[in-house]
Amino acid sequence: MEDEQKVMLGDVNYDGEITYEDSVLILQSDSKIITLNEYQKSVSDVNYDGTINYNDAVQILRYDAGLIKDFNWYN
Ligand SMILES: [Ca+2]
Ligand SMILES: [Ca+2]
Repeated sequence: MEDEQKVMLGDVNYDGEITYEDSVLILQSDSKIITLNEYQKSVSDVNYDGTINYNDAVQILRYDAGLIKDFNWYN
């Protein structure tokens, strides 16, 4: 991973886009199916509540659906 890589909140699989695929990774982590690496953890808490769980995945889905423009608000 490049140090210069831009950190994009919600882009868990760092492909440059925030999509349902990112929410899937969060859900898999929440279900203990996968473990997120440190970078992924740093961009996964999109509702800033200190934990990474399905609520963050829901926010990413809302973003992907165009319902919200950014993550700077709570639920
Ligand atoms: Ca992504
Ligand atoms: Ca969270």
